[in-house]
Amino acid sequence: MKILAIAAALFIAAPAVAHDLTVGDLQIIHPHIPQPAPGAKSAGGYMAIVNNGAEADRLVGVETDIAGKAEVHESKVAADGVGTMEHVEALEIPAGGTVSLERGGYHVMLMGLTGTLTEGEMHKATLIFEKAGRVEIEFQIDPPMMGMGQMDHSKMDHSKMDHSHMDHSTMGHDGAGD
Ligand SMILES: [Cu+2]
Repeated sequence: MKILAIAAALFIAAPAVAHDLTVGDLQIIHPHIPQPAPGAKSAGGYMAIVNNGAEADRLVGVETDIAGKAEVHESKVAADGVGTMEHVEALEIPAGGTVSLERGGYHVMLMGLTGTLTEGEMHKATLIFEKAGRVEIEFQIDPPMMGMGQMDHSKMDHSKMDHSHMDHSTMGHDGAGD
């Protein structure tokens, strides 16, 4: 019986296939990065963040070795159809609420990729919350995004932009920076 119990404990301790994690009141569901195009200098990271607590928390930073810089952005489409992005300094996760980081909305902008990201890989990152503090996650590299008509981060070269004075209105779809 004892050996079986240990075996069961070890099995439970193995990496979860479901790929989500709970830290305190926060649940981070499937943090992932669609595999960027070869040679891409930036990528978008996505997940859902659930706050099961009684108080709001705020995502105030992201750290990872896979990019020179990581920050939370919000994609918007202007009236003229041109996509823009804004740096979100603090993303509020309301008490009892869920915030989805997904294509066309909030995302973790990974700028200045330090290597290739290949489907199936897991890459460590740290989410920094105002109250919950540092939460270690792993981004799963998912299949490349398909479909047109939305912002394709793999074609956007953020590395050539001065983020401290970013004029989002100049960011279009053509990725002419390459
Ligand atoms: Cu972005």
